Amino acid sequence: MDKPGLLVVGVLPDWDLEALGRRFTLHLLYEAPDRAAFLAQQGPSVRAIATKGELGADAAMMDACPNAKIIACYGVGVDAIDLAAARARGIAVTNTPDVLTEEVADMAFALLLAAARAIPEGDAYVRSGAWARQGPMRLTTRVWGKRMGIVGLGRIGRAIARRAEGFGMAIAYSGRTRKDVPYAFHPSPAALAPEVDILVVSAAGGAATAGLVDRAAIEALTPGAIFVNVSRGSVVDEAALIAALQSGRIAAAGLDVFRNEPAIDPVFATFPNVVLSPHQASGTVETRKDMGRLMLANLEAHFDGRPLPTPVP
Ligand code: 8YV
Repeated sequence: MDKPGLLVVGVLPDWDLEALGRRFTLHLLYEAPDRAAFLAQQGPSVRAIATKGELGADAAMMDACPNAKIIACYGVGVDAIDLAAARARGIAVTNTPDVLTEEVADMAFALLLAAARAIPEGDAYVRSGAWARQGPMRLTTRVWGKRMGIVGLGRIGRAIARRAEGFGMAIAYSGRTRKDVPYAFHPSPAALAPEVDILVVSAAGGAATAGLVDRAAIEALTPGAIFVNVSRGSVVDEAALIAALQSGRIAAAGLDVFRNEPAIDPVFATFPNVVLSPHQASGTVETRKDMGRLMLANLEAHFDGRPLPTPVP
């Protein structure tokens, strides 16, 4: 029997392509020199779409694949998938929650520590011989015991908060609703910002959170604050963030996500006190294997007529 066609939107590790290829005929969109021509040709044989958090799927892609009845996202964030278009066409959407939660929280702390303690700068200081030539490096900024504010206390935000507890931090958060947690609640990032020394953004992306960390929030940050974003660039007013880095109001920042990835605003690369990461928060072999397995499990469940393990409501 012919294997169903699977449109693979973005590059996936070989182990996933092998596993997917056993069950599906793969149509690798990312290898196509002409996307539109490829979709016009292969679209009708596509019965499922495998995409990634940052790539998503728009209505035009769905229209080009009229026989696709599931979009499986390799990632938890489905903000780049047109969910209304999928719903209107009766297309199920799945994602990969939970399996990446702890990894992303680790990255938030890695970026926080790297930025505050100037780890990349220290590394360069040693490698370049500056340590031997010039003596001790400049002093950096403490992390433990500070006040951390978390924008978006979902699964990932809570995992960040658990780590912050281990660092002896006072924890506060903002979000749509107050949660049953022993942390201080503030109704908006602008209300949270002046109460904390470290602001970590972990809210889901999408229209509902676009520009949530707005200019008012950034300008309300405690002078010398440390800023970390592991959610989506869209959640933050990037122009305001850049202005706060230029003025020195934000002492250090650790950023895994940006607007216009991967062609990010080049000004970020000019800040010595900003640690940049190429949207890698879930990017360990272990977690990516778990994400691939969960994506495949959703696709298999769909074609076997079983309940989807992790549907997006
Ligand atoms: C990406 C992510 O999906 O889970 C998300 O929402 O942004 C990431 O895990 C990952 O980079 C795979 O492309």
